Amino acid sequence: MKLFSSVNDVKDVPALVAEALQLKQNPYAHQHLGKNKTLSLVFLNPSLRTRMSTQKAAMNLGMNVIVLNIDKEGWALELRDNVIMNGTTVEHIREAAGVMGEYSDIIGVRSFPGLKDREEDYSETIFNKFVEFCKVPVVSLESATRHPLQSLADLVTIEELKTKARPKVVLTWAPHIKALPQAVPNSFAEWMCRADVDFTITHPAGYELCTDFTKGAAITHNQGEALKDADFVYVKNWSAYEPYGAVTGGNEDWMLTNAKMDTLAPAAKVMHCLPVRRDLELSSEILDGPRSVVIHEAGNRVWAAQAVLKQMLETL
Ligand code: SN0
Repeated sequence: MKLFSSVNDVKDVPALVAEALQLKQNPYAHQHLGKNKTLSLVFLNPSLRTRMSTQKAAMNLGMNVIVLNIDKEGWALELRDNVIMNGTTVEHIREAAGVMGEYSDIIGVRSFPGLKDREEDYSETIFNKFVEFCKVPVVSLESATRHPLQSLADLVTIEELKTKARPKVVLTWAPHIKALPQAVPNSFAEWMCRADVDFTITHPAGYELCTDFTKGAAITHNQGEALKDADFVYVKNWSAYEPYGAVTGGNEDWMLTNAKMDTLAPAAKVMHCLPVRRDLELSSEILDGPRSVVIHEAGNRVWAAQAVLKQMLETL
């Protein structure tokens, strides 16, 4: 694998999930693969799980890791072409990514969307420039429109915890106070549409996701109907795709509570990619109770990242 930016970069999704679960059983079996190989993790935005789990995954494979929080510690990056750099930006992405490629065998990049210009975000201009100029294999650590390492860990978690062959999985929108990216729900939808699950998306009117990611999913504005008999409920806020980045208030009753779950899906496991704002996006009674698998799910980020890095190291 030379690029991991979406599910479309994966030849065999069930095999990648199986590989992640094998690595979980035997984390240190492939230390020779990463010997004298360097992974650089470049962050243009904050991170906790992605940074730590990907570093841990690389260490399990015997790799050396460099982390650069370029938004805080690097030179101010110019991302646009054809501009005279007489303002606040100091270094162009062309040189910055090119140089990072000299120091790295694999690069991971996190580049959130601006949520202002939909065309620019959805063409993945920043991520694609890194790929173009660094000239080494690149792993997405969440780009403007996708978070594939998260979705792989989510699928691994569902595979591990499911109690029937084809579980019902529901992605539900949740309230928030800020405009958040569509990357996590886009990616989750895209992966679930490729997996052997019965998949439903529910959100208030106005929060329709880009249909490129949701082909094959059932979509409803009725949260109660969607939750009925779910095996997994995936909670996430996102801002509107149209008008792009918009947030409309007044959907506070979309937050999951034990009362809702008891009535509609008593046996369901509740997932969230984290970070989660307690009692705004998701009730603390759920997070602190037996339905929540959010910590287990975050733990699986290591095995997802390790499976992807292993497949990349094998093709270096
Ligand atoms: C990011 C998102 O894409 O929704 C990262 C998720 C892995 N989340 C946030 O930016 C949360 C910010 C907040 O203020 O709650």
